[in-house]
Amino acid sequence: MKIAILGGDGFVGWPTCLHLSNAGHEIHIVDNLSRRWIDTELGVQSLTPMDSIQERCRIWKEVTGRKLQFHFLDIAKEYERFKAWLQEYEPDAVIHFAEQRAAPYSMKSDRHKVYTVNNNVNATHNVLAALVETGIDAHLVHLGTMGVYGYSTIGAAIPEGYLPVGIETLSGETVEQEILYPTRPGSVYHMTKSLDQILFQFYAQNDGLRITDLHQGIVWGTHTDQTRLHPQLVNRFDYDGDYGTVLNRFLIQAAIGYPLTVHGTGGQTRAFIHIQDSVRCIELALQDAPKRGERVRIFNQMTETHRVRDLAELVSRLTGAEIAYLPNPRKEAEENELIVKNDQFLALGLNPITLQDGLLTEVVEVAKKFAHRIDRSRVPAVSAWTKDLAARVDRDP
Ligand code: NAD
Ligand code: USQ
Repeated sequence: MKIAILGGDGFVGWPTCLHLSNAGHEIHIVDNLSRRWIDTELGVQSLTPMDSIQERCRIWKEVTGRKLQFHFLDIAKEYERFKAWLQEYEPDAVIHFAEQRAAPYSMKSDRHKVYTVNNNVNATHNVLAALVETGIDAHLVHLGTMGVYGYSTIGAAIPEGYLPVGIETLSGETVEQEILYPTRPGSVYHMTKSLDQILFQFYAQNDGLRITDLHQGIVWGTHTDQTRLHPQLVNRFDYDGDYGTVLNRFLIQAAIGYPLTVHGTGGQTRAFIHIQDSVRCIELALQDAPKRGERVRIFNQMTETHRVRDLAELVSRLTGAEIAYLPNPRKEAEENELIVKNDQFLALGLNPITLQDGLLTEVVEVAKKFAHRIDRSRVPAVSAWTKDLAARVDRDP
């Protein structure tokens, strides 16, 4: 297949490019490198030293003989250029990672809220409008988030995207219907993913676009089979208070002797998936494209759920790290249950990688190797969800 990978320079995008190129597909990376600019804005860098995207593509060619093509393009701001690009390259599939993906970054200030909404909603809508206008019948695979469902305390299993409801008709009969699971986003970033869902529903119904939306949990780990092939193919690894996700942060904190930063009681339960499984799931979803006229296919892309304090205790047992329970900068339920259905990927043959000491140790080893690149002052999470919470944030645990 000829595959366009929007956001292919990012944490999940890059290993996906390598995995699919390795499987023999023709890969076109479309990225505006905004994530690299945001590193500059925040004054942080990936834990792992990342080469330019052009250099990464050159090394991949040298190591495997396979070509990756990079196209520098902003899909949110350059609609006409993107449409012309689609027309010229006519991909069979489009994988859409190209959004601002950090909840804390999206809550930093009104400017960051506006940027996140403009970038994410326009990016998604531009892709949809351009597919319709060009008539290109590509399968669109979007990376969404488990966070659209919200975190209720009732402990019912979350279905894959749709909720069956009984509606009473005028004649008093109860008719069963499936509706999009009601969204309850917990940040401006998660809110944009909820808006994306409505855009997808409309364009599948109105124009017959073939769309798969992957509701992904928190991705952890760093290496995949392909990123290991050469030091310059290494994946990016975010550890700072805005972009670092919880388990990866705990692992680097352990590696540098920094107390593990648990927000609140750590009673938040979240869904997780290892980066290797993430790229495998995307491949499985690609192989199982919906037909024209079918409703949006939604998969829960996660393999296990964990409570934040249990993760901290696990990492602490493994490494001897201390745990710091900090005032929570986010507005979120202190404690929640999370049961998630992921039957569709299991049925397609996913054999999940679960949290194992070996893999955790592997990430700690990566962190130790690059510990000299860590700026400890960028570890605290200081982006607060409200002005009241900002006053309580602990900048130096
Ligand atoms: P990332 O920030 O590392 O990568 C996103 C890439 O998209 C970057 O290379 C960025 O430069 C590019 N991009 C952003 N806006 C763009 C635009 N307007 N035009 C062109 N390129 C643009 O993020 P990631 O961790 O790789 O996540 C990828 C996707 O997966 C995101 O949509 C995210 O919401 C979703 N996701 C990520 C996680 C996770 O834990 N990392 C979990 C669930 C879902
Ligand atoms: N947390 C801590 N300590 C930390 C960092 C986070 O206790 O140092 C807590 C947070 O308060 C939150 C939980 O850990 O309760 C998860 O935070 P996170 O930053 O790991 O994840 P989140 O903000 O939800 O976002 C990440 C990705 C996002 C993706 C989402 C999947 O950045 O792109 O959509 O995970 S999910 O959470 O399933 O919605």
